[in-house]
Amino acid sequence: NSHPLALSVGVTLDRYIMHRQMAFPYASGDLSQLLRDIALAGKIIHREVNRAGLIDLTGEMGVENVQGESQQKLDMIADIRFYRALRNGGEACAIISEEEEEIIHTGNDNGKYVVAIDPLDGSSNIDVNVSIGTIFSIYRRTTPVGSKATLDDFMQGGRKQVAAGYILYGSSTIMVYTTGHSVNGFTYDASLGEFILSHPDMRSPADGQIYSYNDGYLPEFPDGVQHYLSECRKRRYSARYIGSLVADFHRNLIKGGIYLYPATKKNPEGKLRLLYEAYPLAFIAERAGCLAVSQEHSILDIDPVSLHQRTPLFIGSQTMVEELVSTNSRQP
Ligand code: AHM
Ligand code: MG
Repeated sequence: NSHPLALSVGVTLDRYIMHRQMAFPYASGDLSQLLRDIALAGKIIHREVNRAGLIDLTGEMGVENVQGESQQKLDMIADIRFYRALRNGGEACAIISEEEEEIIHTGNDNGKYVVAIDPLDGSSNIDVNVSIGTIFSIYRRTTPVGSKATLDDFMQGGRKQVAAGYILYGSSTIMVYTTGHSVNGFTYDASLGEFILSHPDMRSPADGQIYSYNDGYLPEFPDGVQHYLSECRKRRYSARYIGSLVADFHRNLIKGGIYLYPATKKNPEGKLRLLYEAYPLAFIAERAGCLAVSQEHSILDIDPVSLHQRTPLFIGSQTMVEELVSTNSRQP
Protein backbone atom coordinates (compact mmCIF):
# COMPACT_ATOMS: atom_id res chain seq x y z
CA ASN A 1 0.00 0.00 0.00
CA SER A 2 3.04 2.23 0.19
CA HIS A 3 2.98 2.19 -3.62
CA PRO A 4 -0.56 3.32 -4.43
CA LEU A 5 0.26 3.92 -8.08
CA ALA A 6 1.56 0.42 -8.46
CA LEU A 7 -1.93 -0.97 -8.03
CA SER A 8 -3.81 1.35 -10.35
CA VAL A 9 -5.37 0.56 -13.71
CA GLY A 10 -2.82 -0.46 -16.31
CA VAL A 11 -0.42 -2.46 -14.15
CA THR A 12 0.26 -6.02 -15.19
CA LEU A 13 -1.14 -8.95 -13.27
CA ASP A 14 2.37 -10.05 -12.32
CA ARG A 15 3.18 -6.67 -10.82
CA TYR A 16 -0.16 -6.53 -9.06
CA ILE A 17 0.36 -9.96 -7.51
CA MET A 18 3.87 -9.00 -6.45
CA HIS A 19 2.68 -5.83 -4.72
CA ARG A 20 -0.16 -7.63 -2.98
CA GLN A 21 2.31 -10.15 -1.68
CA MET A 22 4.55 -7.40 -0.30
CA ALA A 23 1.60 -6.27 1.83
CA PHE A 24 1.89 -9.62 3.65
CA PRO A 25 5.53 -9.86 4.65
CA TYR A 26 5.20 -13.35 6.07
CA ALA A 27 3.57 -14.79 2.97
CA SER A 28 5.78 -17.35 1.29
CA GLY A 29 4.75 -16.30 -2.20
CA ASP A 30 3.42 -19.75 -3.07
CA LEU A 31 -0.12 -18.54 -3.62
CA SER A 32 1.22 -15.72 -5.78
CA GLN A 33 3.07 -18.23 -7.88
CA LEU A 34 0.00 -20.42 -8.14
CA LEU A 35 -2.08 -17.48 -9.41
CA ARG A 36 0.59 -16.74 -11.99
CA ASP A 37 0.51 -20.38 -13.11
CA ILE A 38 -3.25 -20.17 -13.52
CA ALA A 39 -2.87 -16.97 -15.54
CA LEU A 40 -0.35 -18.74 -17.75
CA ALA A 41 -2.80 -21.59 -18.35
CA GLY A 42 -5.38 -18.92 -19.17
CA LYS A 43 -3.11 -17.40 -21.80
CA ILE A 44 -2.53 -20.79 -23.39
CA ILE A 45 -6.24 -21.57 -23.41
CA HIS A 46 -6.91 -18.12 -24.88
CA ARG A 47 -4.60 -19.07 -27.73
CA GLU A 48 -6.25 -22.47 -28.21
CA VAL A 49 -9.73 -20.96 -28.13
CA ASN A 50 -8.81 -18.36 -30.69
CA ARG A 51 -7.39 -20.79 -33.20
CA ALA A 52 -9.78 -23.63 -32.52
CA GLY A 53 -11.79 -23.09 -35.69
CA LEU A 54 -8.63 -23.19 -37.78
CA ILE A 55 -7.46 -26.44 -36.25
CA ASP A 56 -10.72 -28.06 -37.30
CA LEU A 57 -10.45 -26.68 -40.81
CA THR A 58 -6.84 -27.39 -41.52
CA GLY A 59 -5.46 -30.61 -40.18
CA GLU A 60 -2.10 -28.93 -40.72
CA MET A 61 -2.39 -26.56 -37.81
CA GLY A 62 -2.85 -29.66 -35.71
CA VAL A 63 0.48 -31.02 -36.82
CA GLU A 64 2.18 -28.28 -34.83
CA ASN A 65 0.59 -29.76 -31.78
CA VAL A 66 3.26 -32.30 -30.90
CA GLN A 67 1.13 -34.25 -28.47
CA GLY A 68 -1.29 -35.24 -31.20
CA GLU A 69 -4.06 -33.41 -29.42
CA SER A 70 -5.30 -31.50 -32.42
CA GLN A 71 -8.35 -33.66 -32.83
CA GLN A 72 -9.33 -33.42 -29.20
CA LYS A 73 -12.20 -31.34 -28.09
CA LEU A 74 -11.26 -27.95 -26.80
CA ASP A 75 -12.46 -28.66 -23.28
CA MET A 76 -10.14 -31.66 -23.08
CA ILE A 77 -7.27 -29.57 -24.44
CA ALA A 78 -7.97 -26.94 -21.79
CA ASP A 79 -7.96 -29.63 -19.13
CA ILE A 80 -4.54 -30.87 -20.25
CA ARG A 81 -3.15 -27.34 -20.47
CA PHE A 82 -4.27 -26.58 -16.97
CA TYR A 83 -2.87 -29.77 -15.58
CA ARG A 84 0.52 -29.11 -17.16
CA ALA A 85 0.70 -25.50 -15.99
CA LEU A 86 -0.11 -26.55 -12.42
CA ARG A 87 2.18 -29.55 -12.47
CA ASN A 88 5.09 -27.52 -13.83
CA GLY A 89 4.38 -24.63 -11.48
CA GLY A 90 4.81 -26.87 -8.45
CA GLU A 91 2.46 -25.16 -5.96
CA ALA A 92 -0.61 -27.38 -6.40
CA CYS A 93 -0.35 -30.94 -5.11
CA ALA A 94 -3.67 -32.06 -6.58
CA ILE A 95 -6.46 -30.97 -8.89
CA ILE A 96 -10.04 -31.88 -9.40
CA SER A 97 -11.58 -31.05 -12.74
CA GLU A 98 -14.96 -31.25 -14.38
CA GLU A 99 -13.23 -33.32 -17.04
CA GLU A 100 -11.82 -35.97 -14.68
CA GLU A 101 -13.65 -38.48 -12.52
CA GLU A 102 -11.04 -38.71 -9.73
CA ILE A 103 -8.48 -36.52 -7.99
CA ILE A 104 -5.44 -35.87 -10.18
CA HIS A 105 -2.15 -35.86 -8.31
CA THR A 106 0.37 -33.52 -9.89
CA GLY A 107 3.37 -35.21 -8.30
CA ASN A 108 4.12 -32.05 -6.29
CA ASP A 109 3.39 -33.55 -2.90
CA ASN A 110 5.21 -30.63 -1.32
CA GLY A 111 2.73 -28.18 -2.81
CA LYS A 112 0.56 -26.46 -0.20
CA TYR A 113 -2.53 -25.96 -2.33
CA VAL A 114 -5.21 -27.91 -4.14
CA VAL A 115 -7.17 -26.51 -7.06
CA ALA A 116 -10.70 -27.30 -8.27
CA ILE A 117 -11.28 -26.26 -11.88
CA ASP A 118 -13.75 -26.28 -14.67
CA PRO A 119 -11.17 -25.80 -17.43
CA LEU A 120 -13.66 -24.76 -20.11
CA ASP A 121 -17.22 -24.11 -19.08
CA GLY A 122 -20.09 -23.49 -21.47
CA SER A 123 -19.68 -26.63 -23.55
CA SER A 124 -22.63 -25.89 -25.82
CA ASN A 125 -20.92 -22.68 -26.93
CA ILE A 126 -17.47 -24.07 -27.68
CA ASP A 127 -18.04 -24.96 -31.33
CA VAL A 128 -20.05 -21.88 -32.22
CA ASN A 129 -17.72 -18.98 -31.36
CA VAL A 130 -19.70 -17.87 -28.33
CA SER A 131 -18.08 -16.85 -25.02
CA ILE A 132 -16.78 -19.60 -22.77
CA GLY A 133 -14.85 -19.53 -19.52
CA THR A 134 -12.53 -21.19 -17.03
CA ILE A 135 -13.50 -21.31 -13.33
CA PHE A 136 -11.07 -22.08 -10.51
CA SER A 137 -11.07 -22.43 -6.75
CA ILE A 138 -8.05 -22.77 -4.47
CA TYR A 139 -7.72 -24.29 -0.99
CA ARG A 140 -4.79 -24.64 1.32
CA ARG A 141 -4.45 -28.38 1.84
CA THR A 142 -5.34 -29.87 5.23
CA THR A 143 -3.31 -33.06 4.81
CA PRO A 144 0.40 -32.79 5.74
CA VAL A 145 2.72 -31.27 3.17
CA GLY A 146 4.78 -34.06 1.63
CA SER A 147 1.95 -36.63 1.72
CA LYS A 148 -0.52 -37.38 -1.06
CA ALA A 149 -3.52 -35.11 -1.14
CA THR A 150 -6.87 -36.72 -0.39
CA LEU A 151 -10.55 -36.03 -0.92
CA ASP A 152 -10.60 -34.17 2.41
CA ASP A 153 -8.43 -31.43 0.96
CA PHE A 154 -11.24 -30.62 -1.47
CA MET A 155 -14.10 -31.08 0.99
CA GLN A 156 -13.40 -28.11 3.24
CA GLY A 157 -16.45 -26.09 2.24
CA GLY A 158 -16.81 -22.88 0.26
CA ARG A 159 -15.79 -20.55 3.07
CA LYS A 160 -12.37 -22.17 3.25
CA GLN A 161 -11.40 -21.09 -0.27
CA VAL A 162 -8.26 -18.97 -0.17
CA ALA A 163 -8.77 -17.69 -3.69
CA ALA A 164 -11.23 -18.11 -6.53
CA GLY A 165 -11.61 -16.72 -9.99
CA TYR A 166 -12.60 -17.12 -13.59
CA ILE A 167 -11.23 -16.38 -17.00
CA LEU A 168 -13.77 -15.30 -19.61
CA TYR A 169 -12.84 -15.83 -23.24
CA GLY A 170 -15.25 -13.27 -24.66
CA SER A 171 -14.98 -10.25 -26.94
CA SER A 172 -11.77 -9.89 -24.99
CA THR A 173 -10.26 -12.29 -22.48
CA ILE A 174 -10.44 -11.22 -18.85
CA MET A 175 -9.28 -12.87 -15.63
CA VAL A 176 -11.23 -11.95 -12.51
CA TYR A 177 -10.16 -13.24 -9.11
CA THR A 178 -10.14 -12.57 -5.41
CA THR A 179 -8.01 -13.81 -2.55
CA GLY A 180 -10.83 -12.94 -0.19
CA HIS A 181 -10.43 -9.18 -0.17
CA SER A 182 -11.30 -7.15 -3.23
CA VAL A 183 -12.27 -8.57 -6.60
CA ASN A 184 -10.12 -7.43 -9.51
CA GLY A 185 -10.33 -7.94 -13.26
CA PHE A 186 -7.36 -8.11 -15.63
CA THR A 187 -7.93 -7.87 -19.37
CA TYR A 188 -5.57 -9.81 -21.60
CA ASP A 189 -3.48 -7.83 -24.07
CA ALA A 190 -2.47 -10.53 -26.53
CA SER A 191 0.05 -8.26 -28.25
CA LEU A 192 1.96 -7.96 -24.97
CA GLY A 193 1.11 -11.39 -23.64
CA GLU A 194 0.05 -9.76 -20.36
CA PHE A 195 -3.07 -9.49 -18.27
CA ILE A 196 -3.55 -5.80 -17.43
CA LEU A 197 -5.56 -4.49 -14.46
CA SER A 198 -8.69 -3.04 -16.09
CA HIS A 199 -11.40 -3.56 -13.45
CA PRO A 200 -9.99 -2.70 -10.01
CA ASP A 201 -12.08 -3.40 -6.90
CA MET A 202 -15.17 -4.66 -8.69
CA ARG A 203 -18.40 -3.92 -6.81
CA SER A 204 -21.69 -5.04 -8.24
CA PRO A 205 -24.72 -2.71 -8.21
CA ALA A 206 -26.99 -3.64 -5.29
CA ASP A 207 -29.95 -4.00 -7.65
CA GLY A 208 -30.29 -4.84 -11.31
CA GLN A 209 -32.66 -5.25 -14.22
CA ILE A 210 -31.32 -8.28 -16.05
CA TYR A 211 -32.40 -11.89 -15.52
CA SER A 212 -30.66 -14.91 -16.97
CA TYR A 213 -32.06 -18.45 -17.11
CA ASN A 214 -32.99 -21.15 -19.62
CA ASP A 215 -36.59 -20.43 -20.51
CA GLY A 216 -37.08 -23.90 -21.96
CA TYR A 217 -37.19 -25.32 -18.43
CA LEU A 218 -39.41 -22.65 -16.91
CA PRO A 219 -42.45 -24.93 -16.40
CA GLU A 220 -40.28 -27.22 -14.25
CA PHE A 221 -39.02 -24.48 -11.94
CA PRO A 222 -40.38 -24.21 -8.38
CA ASP A 223 -43.54 -22.06 -8.24
CA GLY A 224 -41.78 -19.34 -6.29
CA VAL A 225 -39.06 -19.03 -8.90
CA GLN A 226 -41.64 -18.87 -11.68
CA HIS A 227 -43.50 -16.20 -9.76
CA TYR A 228 -40.36 -14.14 -9.29
CA LEU A 229 -39.58 -14.37 -13.00
CA SER A 230 -43.07 -13.22 -13.93
CA GLU A 231 -42.42 -10.17 -11.73
CA CYS A 232 -39.22 -9.51 -13.66
CA ARG A 233 -41.22 -9.64 -16.89
CA LYS A 234 -43.91 -7.32 -15.55
CA ARG A 235 -41.20 -4.81 -14.72
CA ARG A 236 -39.83 -5.14 -18.27
CA TYR A 237 -36.43 -6.26 -17.10
CA SER A 238 -34.10 -7.52 -19.82
CA ALA A 239 -33.73 -11.26 -20.42
CA ARG A 240 -30.14 -12.20 -21.26
CA TYR A 241 -28.96 -15.81 -21.33
CA ILE A 242 -25.74 -16.83 -23.02
CA GLY A 243 -25.62 -20.36 -21.65
CA SER A 244 -22.06 -19.84 -20.43
CA LEU A 245 -22.15 -19.37 -16.70
CA VAL A 246 -18.98 -17.28 -16.60
CA ALA A 247 -20.23 -14.90 -19.27
CA ASP A 248 -23.70 -14.56 -17.75
CA PHE A 249 -22.22 -14.06 -14.29
CA HIS A 250 -19.66 -11.52 -15.46
CA ARG A 251 -22.26 -9.41 -17.24
CA ASN A 252 -24.61 -9.44 -14.27
CA LEU A 253 -21.74 -8.62 -11.91
CA ILE A 254 -20.91 -5.50 -13.87
CA LYS A 255 -24.38 -4.34 -14.87
CA GLY A 256 -26.54 -5.73 -12.06
CA GLY A 257 -28.65 -8.83 -12.63
CA ILE A 258 -29.50 -12.34 -11.52
CA TYR A 259 -28.61 -15.78 -12.91
CA LEU A 260 -30.84 -18.75 -12.10
CA TYR A 261 -30.34 -22.48 -12.56
CA PRO A 262 -32.87 -24.25 -10.34
CA ALA A 263 -33.48 -27.97 -10.03
CA THR A 264 -35.32 -29.39 -13.06
CA LYS A 265 -36.71 -32.84 -13.94
CA LYS A 266 -33.63 -33.59 -15.99
CA ASN A 267 -31.34 -32.28 -13.25
CA PRO A 268 -33.17 -32.80 -9.95
CA GLU A 269 -30.13 -31.60 -7.99
CA GLY A 270 -29.63 -28.65 -10.32
CA LYS A 271 -27.09 -28.79 -13.12
CA LEU A 272 -24.12 -26.81 -11.91
CA ARG A 273 -21.29 -28.33 -9.93
CA LEU A 274 -20.68 -27.16 -6.40
CA LEU A 275 -16.90 -27.40 -6.10
CA TYR A 276 -15.70 -25.82 -9.33
CA GLU A 277 -18.68 -23.78 -10.56
CA ALA A 278 -20.91 -22.63 -7.72
CA TYR A 279 -18.39 -22.24 -4.84
CA PRO A 280 -15.83 -20.11 -6.70
CA LEU A 281 -18.43 -17.81 -8.26
CA ALA A 282 -20.21 -17.52 -4.92
CA PHE A 283 -16.92 -16.57 -3.25
CA ILE A 284 -16.35 -13.83 -5.81
CA ALA A 285 -19.99 -12.77 -5.66
CA GLU A 286 -19.96 -12.22 -1.90
CA ARG A 287 -16.72 -10.23 -2.11
CA ALA A 288 -18.24 -8.03 -4.82
CA GLY A 289 -21.44 -7.33 -2.89
CA CYS A 290 -23.65 -9.95 -4.58
CA LEU A 291 -25.42 -12.96 -3.11
CA ALA A 292 -25.30 -16.62 -4.14
CA VAL A 293 -27.86 -19.06 -2.79
CA SER A 294 -29.22 -22.52 -3.36
CA GLN A 295 -32.92 -22.14 -2.52
CA GLU A 296 -32.56 -20.06 0.65
CA HIS A 297 -29.07 -20.82 2.00
CA SER A 298 -25.78 -19.33 0.97
CA ILE A 299 -23.93 -21.52 -1.50
CA LEU A 300 -20.79 -21.13 0.58
CA ASP A 301 -22.50 -22.82 3.55
CA ILE A 302 -23.40 -26.01 1.69
CA ASP A 303 -21.53 -29.02 3.09
CA PRO A 304 -19.67 -30.76 0.30
CA VAL A 305 -20.14 -34.52 0.11
CA SER A 306 -18.72 -35.55 -3.26
CA LEU A 307 -16.32 -34.19 -5.86
CA HIS A 308 -18.85 -33.66 -8.62
CA GLN A 309 -21.99 -32.88 -6.67
CA ARG A 310 -24.49 -30.47 -8.18
CA THR A 311 -26.51 -27.64 -6.71
CA PRO A 312 -29.25 -25.28 -7.77
CA LEU A 313 -27.77 -21.80 -8.15
CA PHE A 314 -29.25 -18.34 -7.84
CA ILE A 315 -26.57 -15.70 -8.01
CA GLY A 316 -26.39 -11.99 -8.62
CA SER A 317 -27.34 -8.58 -7.30
CA GLN A 318 -28.23 -8.56 -3.65
CA THR A 319 -31.72 -7.06 -3.90
CA MET A 320 -32.74 -9.41 -6.69
CA VAL A 321 -31.52 -12.56 -4.93
CA GLU A 322 -33.20 -11.45 -1.68
CA GLU A 323 -36.48 -10.86 -3.47
CA LEU A 324 -36.25 -14.25 -5.16
CA VAL A 325 -35.60 -15.99 -1.85
CA SER A 326 -38.50 -14.29 -0.11
CA THR A 327 -40.88 -14.94 -3.04
CA ASN A 328 -39.79 -18.56 -3.09
CA SER A 329 -40.27 -19.04 0.65
CA ARG A 330 -43.79 -17.58 0.52
CA GLN A 331 -44.95 -20.19 -2.01
CA PRO A 332 -46.44 -23.43 -0.62
P1 AHM B 1 -21.06 -27.42 -18.82
O1 AHM B 1 -20.19 -27.54 -17.62
O2 AHM B 1 -21.39 -28.75 -19.46
O3 AHM B 1 -20.53 -26.45 -19.81
O4 AHM B 1 -22.46 -26.89 -18.28
C1 AHM B 1 -22.49 -25.69 -17.56
C2 AHM B 1 -23.23 -24.68 -18.37
C3 AHM B 1 -23.17 -23.29 -17.81
O5 AHM B 1 -22.07 -22.58 -18.29
C4 AHM B 1 -24.46 -22.70 -18.32
O6 AHM B 1 -24.88 -21.62 -17.55
C5 AHM B 1 -25.38 -23.85 -18.28
O7 AHM B 1 -24.58 -25.02 -18.34
C6 AHM B 1 -26.33 -23.88 -19.42
O8 AHM B 1 -27.13 -25.00 -19.31
P2 AHM B 1 -28.44 -25.15 -20.21
O9 AHM B 1 -27.95 -25.40 -21.62
O10 AHM B 1 -29.15 -26.33 -19.63
O11 AHM B 1 -29.23 -23.89 -20.11
MG1 MG C 1 -18.96 -26.62 -16.48
